[in-house]
Amino acid sequence: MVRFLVVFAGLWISTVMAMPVGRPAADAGGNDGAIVRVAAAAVPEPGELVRDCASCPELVVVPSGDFEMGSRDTPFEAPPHKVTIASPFAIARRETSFAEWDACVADGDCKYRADDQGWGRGNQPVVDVSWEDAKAFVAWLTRKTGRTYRLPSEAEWEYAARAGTTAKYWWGKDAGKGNANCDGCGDAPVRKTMPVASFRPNGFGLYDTAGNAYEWVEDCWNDNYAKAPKDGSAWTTGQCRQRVLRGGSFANKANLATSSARFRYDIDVRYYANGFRVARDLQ
Ligand SMILES: [Ca+2]
Repeated sequence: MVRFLVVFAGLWISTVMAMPVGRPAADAGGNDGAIVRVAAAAVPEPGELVRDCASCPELVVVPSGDFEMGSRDTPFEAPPHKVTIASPFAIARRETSFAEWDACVADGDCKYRADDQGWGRGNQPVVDVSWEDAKAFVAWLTRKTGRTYRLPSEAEWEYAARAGTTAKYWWGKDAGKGNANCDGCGDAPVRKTMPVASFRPNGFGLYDTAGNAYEWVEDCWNDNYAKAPKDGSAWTTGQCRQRVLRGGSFANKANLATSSARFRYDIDVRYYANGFRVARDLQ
Protein backbone atom coordinates (compact mmCIF):
# COMPACT_ATOMS: atom_id res chain seq x y z
CA MET A 1 0.00 0.00 0.00
CA VAL A 2 2.75 2.40 0.92
CA ARG A 3 4.60 1.63 -2.27
CA PHE A 4 1.46 2.26 -4.26
CA LEU A 5 0.86 5.56 -2.53
CA VAL A 6 4.40 6.79 -3.08
CA VAL A 7 4.27 5.91 -6.74
CA PHE A 8 0.86 7.45 -6.98
CA ALA A 9 2.06 10.65 -5.32
CA GLY A 10 4.90 10.87 -7.81
CA LEU A 11 2.52 10.59 -10.71
CA TRP A 12 0.34 13.16 -9.09
CA ILE A 13 3.08 15.71 -8.87
CA SER A 14 3.90 15.28 -12.51
CA THR A 15 0.23 15.66 -13.37
CA VAL A 16 -0.22 18.72 -11.24
CA MET A 17 2.99 20.40 -12.22
CA ALA A 18 2.06 20.11 -15.88
CA MET A 19 -0.76 22.53 -15.22
CA PRO A 20 -0.57 26.25 -14.49
CA VAL A 21 -1.25 25.76 -10.82
CA GLY A 22 0.28 28.93 -9.50
CA ARG A 23 -2.71 31.04 -10.31
CA PRO A 24 -4.21 32.35 -7.10
CA ALA A 25 -7.62 31.21 -6.01
CA ALA A 26 -8.65 34.84 -5.82
CA ASP A 27 -8.58 34.98 -9.61
CA ALA A 28 -11.38 32.49 -9.81
CA GLY A 29 -13.67 35.00 -11.42
CA GLY A 30 -11.34 35.36 -14.38
CA ASN A 31 -10.52 33.00 -17.18
CA ASP A 32 -10.29 29.60 -15.58
CA GLY A 33 -8.85 28.19 -18.78
CA ALA A 34 -8.03 24.59 -19.33
CA ILE A 35 -7.22 23.54 -15.81
CA VAL A 36 -10.78 23.57 -14.56
CA ARG A 37 -12.74 20.45 -15.15
CA VAL A 38 -16.05 21.23 -13.53
CA ALA A 39 -17.84 18.20 -12.24
CA ALA A 40 -20.89 17.58 -14.34
CA ALA A 41 -22.75 14.31 -14.65
CA ALA A 42 -19.69 12.17 -14.14
CA VAL A 43 -18.12 11.82 -10.71
CA PRO A 44 -14.62 13.30 -10.87
CA GLU A 45 -11.79 10.87 -10.31
CA PRO A 46 -8.69 11.05 -8.11
CA GLY A 47 -6.29 13.65 -9.43
CA GLU A 48 -8.95 15.73 -11.11
CA LEU A 49 -9.36 19.38 -10.25
CA VAL A 50 -12.84 20.66 -9.60
CA ARG A 51 -14.29 24.15 -9.34
CA ASP A 52 -18.06 24.35 -8.99
CA CYS A 53 -18.46 28.08 -9.56
CA ALA A 54 -16.33 31.07 -10.48
CA SER A 55 -15.87 32.16 -6.87
CA CYS A 56 -15.67 28.63 -5.47
CA PRO A 57 -12.40 27.17 -4.14
CA GLU A 58 -10.42 24.90 -6.42
CA LEU A 59 -10.66 21.33 -5.18
CA VAL A 60 -8.60 18.25 -5.89
CA VAL A 61 -9.96 14.73 -5.67
CA VAL A 62 -7.82 12.57 -3.40
CA PRO A 63 -7.93 8.79 -3.70
CA SER A 64 -9.25 6.23 -1.26
CA GLY A 65 -6.61 4.49 0.83
CA ASP A 66 -5.44 3.79 4.33
CA PHE A 67 -2.78 5.36 6.50
CA GLU A 68 -1.45 5.48 10.03
CA MET A 69 -2.96 8.49 11.76
CA GLY A 70 -1.30 10.12 14.75
CA SER A 71 2.11 9.71 16.30
CA ARG A 72 3.86 9.13 19.59
CA ASP A 73 5.19 12.70 19.68
CA THR A 74 2.62 13.85 22.24
CA PRO A 75 -0.16 12.15 24.24
CA PHE A 76 -2.71 14.08 22.16
CA GLU A 77 -1.54 12.36 18.97
CA ALA A 78 -1.52 8.85 20.40
CA PRO A 79 -2.11 6.08 19.84
CA PRO A 80 -1.11 5.88 16.19
CA HIS A 81 -3.88 3.94 14.49
CA LYS A 82 -4.84 2.77 11.04
CA VAL A 83 -7.57 4.75 9.31
CA THR A 84 -9.23 3.64 6.11
CA ILE A 85 -10.60 6.22 3.72
CA ALA A 86 -13.03 4.05 1.80
CA SER A 87 -13.95 6.51 -0.94
CA PRO A 88 -12.23 9.37 -2.76
CA PHE A 89 -13.25 12.85 -1.67
CA ALA A 90 -12.53 16.40 -2.78
CA ILE A 91 -10.62 18.89 -0.69
CA ALA A 92 -9.54 22.46 -1.35
CA ARG A 93 -6.01 22.80 -2.68
CA ARG A 94 -5.56 26.03 -0.75
CA GLU A 95 -6.59 27.55 2.51
CA THR A 96 -9.80 29.55 2.10
CA SER A 97 -8.78 33.02 0.95
CA PHE A 98 -10.10 36.41 2.01
CA ALA A 99 -11.47 36.80 -1.53
CA GLU A 100 -13.51 33.64 -1.11
CA TRP A 101 -14.60 34.65 2.37
CA ASP A 102 -15.60 38.12 1.23
CA ALA A 103 -17.72 36.60 -1.57
CA CYS A 104 -19.68 34.77 1.11
CA VAL A 105 -20.04 38.01 3.06
CA ALA A 106 -21.21 39.80 -0.09
CA ASP A 107 -23.88 37.15 -0.59
CA GLY A 108 -25.04 37.70 2.98
CA ASP A 109 -24.46 34.08 4.05
CA CYS A 110 -21.37 34.93 6.09
CA LYS A 111 -22.17 37.67 8.58
CA TYR A 112 -18.73 38.64 9.75
CA ARG A 113 -16.17 40.69 7.85
CA ALA A 114 -13.06 39.00 9.19
CA ASP A 115 -10.17 41.27 10.21
CA ASP A 116 -7.13 40.98 7.94
CA GLN A 117 -4.84 42.55 10.55
CA GLY A 118 -3.63 44.96 7.90
CA TRP A 119 -1.93 42.17 5.94
CA GLY A 120 -4.30 42.50 3.00
CA ARG A 121 -7.30 40.52 1.79
CA GLY A 122 -7.64 38.95 -1.68
CA ASN A 123 -5.25 36.05 -1.88
CA GLN A 124 -4.26 36.01 1.79
CA PRO A 125 -5.77 33.13 3.73
CA VAL A 126 -8.80 34.18 5.72
CA VAL A 127 -8.08 34.30 9.45
CA ASP A 128 -9.97 35.64 12.42
CA VAL A 129 -12.79 33.19 11.73
CA SER A 130 -14.36 30.84 14.23
CA TRP A 131 -15.43 27.25 13.64
CA GLU A 132 -19.00 28.54 13.48
CA ASP A 133 -17.94 31.04 10.80
CA ALA A 134 -16.31 28.24 8.81
CA LYS A 135 -19.53 26.22 9.04
CA ALA A 136 -21.47 29.18 7.63
CA PHE A 137 -19.03 29.30 4.72
CA VAL A 138 -19.46 25.65 3.76
CA ALA A 139 -23.24 26.02 4.08
CA TRP A 140 -23.00 28.94 1.64
CA LEU A 141 -21.05 26.87 -0.89
CA THR A 142 -23.53 24.04 -0.53
CA ARG A 143 -26.46 26.37 -1.17
CA LYS A 144 -24.70 28.05 -4.05
CA THR A 145 -23.57 24.91 -5.88
CA GLY A 146 -25.97 22.16 -4.88
CA ARG A 147 -22.97 20.07 -3.86
CA THR A 148 -22.29 18.96 -0.31
CA TYR A 149 -19.50 21.16 1.03
CA ARG A 150 -18.25 20.64 4.56
CA LEU A 151 -15.19 20.89 6.71
CA PRO A 152 -12.84 17.94 6.35
CA SER A 153 -12.82 15.40 9.12
CA GLU A 154 -9.63 15.38 11.15
CA ALA A 155 -8.73 12.02 9.60
CA GLU A 156 -9.36 13.29 6.08
CA TRP A 157 -7.25 16.35 6.81
CA GLU A 158 -4.29 14.31 8.01
CA TYR A 159 -4.63 11.84 5.15
CA ALA A 160 -4.63 14.66 2.61
CA ALA A 161 -1.81 16.50 4.39
CA ARG A 162 0.40 13.40 4.49
CA ALA A 163 -0.28 12.52 0.84
CA GLY A 164 1.16 9.07 1.39
CA THR A 165 4.11 10.19 3.51
CA THR A 166 4.94 8.96 7.01
CA ALA A 167 7.61 11.44 8.17
CA LYS A 168 6.85 14.33 10.53
CA TYR A 169 6.39 16.73 7.63
CA TRP A 170 5.20 15.78 4.17
CA TRP A 171 8.59 16.93 2.84
CA GLY A 172 10.69 15.04 5.39
CA LYS A 173 11.74 14.65 8.99
CA ASP A 174 12.94 18.22 9.58
CA ALA A 175 11.20 21.56 9.20
CA GLY A 176 14.07 22.85 7.06
CA LYS A 177 13.68 26.09 5.15
CA GLY A 178 11.39 27.21 2.36
CA ASN A 179 8.70 24.62 2.93
CA ALA A 180 6.11 26.45 4.98
CA ASN A 181 5.27 29.64 6.88
CA CYS A 182 5.83 28.97 10.57
CA ASP A 183 8.10 30.09 13.37
CA GLY A 184 11.06 27.81 12.72
CA CYS A 185 10.32 27.00 9.07
CA GLY A 186 12.83 29.52 7.76
CA ASP A 187 15.68 31.79 8.74
CA ALA A 188 13.38 34.23 10.54
CA PRO A 189 9.67 33.98 11.27
CA VAL A 190 7.45 36.12 9.04
CA ARG A 191 4.95 36.59 11.90
CA LYS A 192 2.00 37.07 9.57
CA THR A 193 0.17 35.12 6.91
CA MET A 194 1.57 34.85 3.40
CA PRO A 195 -0.54 34.58 0.21
CA VAL A 196 -1.97 31.10 -0.20
CA ALA A 197 0.22 28.73 -2.23
CA SER A 198 3.44 30.63 -1.60
CA PHE A 199 5.23 27.28 -1.21
CA ARG A 200 5.20 24.15 -3.32
CA PRO A 201 2.29 21.69 -2.87
CA ASN A 202 2.41 18.23 -1.34
CA GLY A 203 2.06 15.02 -3.34
CA PHE A 204 -1.72 15.36 -3.56
CA GLY A 205 -1.44 18.93 -4.80
CA LEU A 206 -2.40 20.66 -1.53
CA TYR A 207 -0.71 23.89 -0.44
CA ASP A 208 0.03 25.15 3.06
CA THR A 209 -1.29 22.20 5.03
CA ALA A 210 1.70 22.95 7.25
CA GLY A 211 1.71 26.46 8.66
CA ASN A 212 0.34 29.77 7.35
CA ALA A 213 -3.27 29.71 8.63
CA TYR A 214 -4.35 27.15 11.21
CA GLU A 215 -7.15 25.02 9.79
CA TRP A 216 -10.42 24.12 11.48
CA VAL A 217 -11.72 20.62 10.92
CA GLU A 218 -15.11 19.16 11.80
CA ASP A 219 -14.19 17.04 14.81
CA CYS A 220 -14.93 17.62 18.47
CA TRP A 221 -11.86 17.76 20.66
CA ASN A 222 -10.76 14.57 22.41
CA ASP A 223 -7.54 14.34 24.40
CA ASN A 224 -6.25 11.31 22.50
CA TYR A 225 -7.24 8.81 19.81
CA ALA A 226 -8.13 5.92 22.14
CA LYS A 227 -11.70 5.71 20.82
CA ALA A 228 -11.32 7.57 17.54
CA PRO A 229 -13.22 6.50 14.42
CA LYS A 230 -11.16 4.41 12.03
CA ASP A 231 -13.23 4.96 8.91
CA GLY A 232 -12.21 8.55 8.17
CA SER A 233 -15.40 10.04 9.56
CA ALA A 234 -15.45 13.04 11.86
CA TRP A 235 -15.46 12.34 15.59
CA THR A 236 -18.64 14.08 16.67
CA THR A 237 -18.62 13.17 20.35
CA GLY A 238 -16.34 14.40 23.11
CA GLN A 239 -15.64 18.01 24.01
CA CYS A 240 -17.76 19.51 21.25
CA ARG A 241 -17.58 23.08 22.50
CA GLN A 242 -14.00 22.80 21.32
CA ARG A 243 -13.12 21.77 17.79
CA VAL A 244 -9.84 20.66 16.30
CA LEU A 245 -7.36 22.82 14.40
CA ARG A 246 -4.59 21.29 12.29
CA GLY A 247 -1.29 22.18 10.67
CA GLY A 248 0.00 24.96 12.89
CA SER A 249 0.28 28.53 11.70
CA PHE A 250 2.65 31.42 11.07
CA ALA A 251 2.42 32.16 14.79
CA ASN A 252 3.45 28.67 15.93
CA LYS A 253 6.68 26.76 16.25
CA ALA A 254 7.45 24.05 13.71
CA ASN A 255 6.50 21.24 16.09
CA LEU A 256 2.86 22.29 15.58
CA ALA A 257 3.20 22.23 11.78
CA THR A 258 3.76 18.48 11.59
CA SER A 259 1.27 16.25 9.80
CA SER A 260 0.09 14.79 13.12
CA ALA A 261 0.03 17.80 15.48
CA ARG A 262 -3.33 18.78 16.95
CA PHE A 263 -4.74 21.85 18.64
CA ARG A 264 -8.14 23.23 19.54
CA TYR A 265 -10.21 26.32 20.24
CA ASP A 266 -13.75 27.01 21.35
CA ILE A 267 -16.18 27.00 18.44
CA ASP A 268 -17.02 30.69 18.69
CA VAL A 269 -13.51 32.11 19.11
CA ARG A 270 -12.03 34.19 16.32
CA TYR A 271 -8.26 34.23 16.41
CA TYR A 272 -5.85 35.97 14.07
CA ALA A 273 -4.04 32.75 13.12
CA ASN A 274 -7.09 30.53 12.57
CA GLY A 275 -8.61 29.81 9.17
CA PHE A 276 -9.74 26.67 7.35
CA ARG A 277 -10.00 24.79 4.07
CA VAL A 278 -13.11 23.12 2.71
CA ALA A 279 -13.92 19.61 1.58
CA ARG A 280 -16.79 18.26 -0.48
CA ASP A 281 -18.45 14.96 -1.10
CA LEU A 282 -18.16 13.65 -4.64
CA GLN A 283 -21.75 12.56 -5.01
CA1 LIG B 1 -2.42 25.88 6.87
